[in-house]
Amino acid sequence: MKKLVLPGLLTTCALTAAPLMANDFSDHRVVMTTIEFLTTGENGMAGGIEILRKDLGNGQLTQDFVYDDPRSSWRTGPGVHYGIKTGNLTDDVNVSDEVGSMRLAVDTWDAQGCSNMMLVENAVDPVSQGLVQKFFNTGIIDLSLTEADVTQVGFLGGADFPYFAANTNVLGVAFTLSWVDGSGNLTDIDTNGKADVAVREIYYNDDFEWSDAEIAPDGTIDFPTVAIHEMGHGFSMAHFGMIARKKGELVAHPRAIMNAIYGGQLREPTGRDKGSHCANWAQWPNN
Ligand SMILES: [Ca+2]
Ligand SMILES: [Ca+2]
Repeated sequence: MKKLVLPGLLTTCALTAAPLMANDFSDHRVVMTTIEFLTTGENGMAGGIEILRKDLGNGQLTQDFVYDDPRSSWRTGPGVHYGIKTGNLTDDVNVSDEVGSMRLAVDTWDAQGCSNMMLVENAVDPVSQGLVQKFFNTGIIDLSLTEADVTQVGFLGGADFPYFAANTNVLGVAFTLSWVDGSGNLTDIDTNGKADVAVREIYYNDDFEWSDAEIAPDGTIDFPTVAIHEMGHGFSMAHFGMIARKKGELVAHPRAIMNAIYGGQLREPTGRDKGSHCANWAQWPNN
């Protein structure tokens, strides 16, 4: 059988000296676009989202990773790559295995049967500065510090992480940095209507007293609960639920891991949490 040849295509390739313009991302860089933070709800302060760049395109505030993004040099394959820094630990006496809890947080979402995020764990420096940590200290976004799509940087107090010094009611926080083109516009190279996320980093506030015991002692915060919440943000989930004031305290309804305020131990995703996760990831890589 005669082989099909496409001389036109081959000629085009031979004459093309540089990659197609559409694939030239060399002037793309990243900017910080959102900060999603979780609070205790005490002192009347609810968690939320701070949107730093409102021009996310198509009127949407949603952002997501690009499958097999050619700009993400820290990837070794097409799926989502995560990292866990194992050196930024807490001295809190009721915490025995914070790295285990950070792994549990990844595994909890990975275990959802509706999705396959094609997760890959990257080996990361256990204690080096996070991208966002350096940004708050110097004002410079140094992309060369990036080691994974989503990194749990670990426990830091306000003394080491200026964001916590300025936001003392925040238990945990997830930062999203997104790709912009040479003109500073957010990109959507996979044309899915969502601005392209480059990097996420998660930090836990060591100025609180944490626990990973089965029952958290009074005055402590259950770390697995917060880690699962923050990894939810890491995997593009938004806050969920109404925040109301009840007898002077803030409460969230309905209860979900992705509530913006901490409401005590909750280590299993609720139906709402699963729905939110699946709505985003069931179609991956076509989401
Ligand atoms: Ca996109
Ligand atoms: Ca502490």
